[in-house]
Amino acid sequence: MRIDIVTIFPEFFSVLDVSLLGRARSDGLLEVVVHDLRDFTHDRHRTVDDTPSGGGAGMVMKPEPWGEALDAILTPVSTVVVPTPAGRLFRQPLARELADREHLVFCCGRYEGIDQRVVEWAALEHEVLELSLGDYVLNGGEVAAMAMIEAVGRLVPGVVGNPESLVEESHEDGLLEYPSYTKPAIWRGLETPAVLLGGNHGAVDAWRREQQLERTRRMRPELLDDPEL
Ligand code: 6GU
Repeated sequence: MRIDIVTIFPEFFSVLDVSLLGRARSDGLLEVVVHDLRDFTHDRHRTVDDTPSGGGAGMVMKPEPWGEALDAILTPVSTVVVPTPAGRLFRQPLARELADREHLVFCCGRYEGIDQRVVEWAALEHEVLELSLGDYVLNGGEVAAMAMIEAVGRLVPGVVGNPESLVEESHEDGLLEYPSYTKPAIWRGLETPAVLLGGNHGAVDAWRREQQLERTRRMRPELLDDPEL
C-alpha cells in the first residue's frame, strides 16, 4: 500500500518512522510519503489560508495549493481521505475496507478547514472520504490522520507479525475486548480470575465471551444494537 500525506506540518509524521509502521515501511509493506502543502504555493510568504467567504471567525485553506498538490499526487487508483470533525465516523469496518486500497491520500486541514471545492473537485474522479475520529475537536487533521493510518496500516497483510492477534481485539466482532491477565496469579492481593488458571479452554472461551458482553453493556451499550457492527 502507498500512503501520501499532505500537510503544513510534515514533522508531525516523523513518528511513522518508529514502531510497527516504521518496520512495515522498512520491510516495503507500506510506502509513506509526506508532502509540505507550502511547496505547492508560489508567493513569497507561501500562503495557504485566506478569510472565509461570507465572513466569520478563523481562516480557510485556499484551494489552489491543494489543487496543485493533488495534481502531483493522485493516480487513477487513489482514495482521498480528508480528516474532519464534520465527517462520517471512522470505525473498524471502514479501517478494514481501506486496508485493501492500493493508494490512500490524506489531506490534513488546519484552521477552519479546506475550501469545500477541493473535496468536490477530487470527487469528480476519485473516491473521497471525509472522516471524523469522534465527537470532539482537534486543532487539525494531522493527529487524526495518524490514528487512521495506524488503524489501517496494521490491517495490511504482513504488518502485524501474528495475524491471530488481530482477530480477538476490540471492535473486530462488534464487541469490546475481554480483560487480560498475566503472571503472577496474585498481585498486591488481587487474584487472577480462577477460570484462567484452570486449564479448561472451553470454560475460558465462555468466560471471555461473557466478559466481552458485560464490558460492552457497561462501557458502550449503544454498540449492542449497532447495525454496522
Ligand atoms: Cl478527523 N479532525 C479534526 N480536526 N478534529 C477531529 C477529527 C478530525 N475527528 C475528531 N475530531
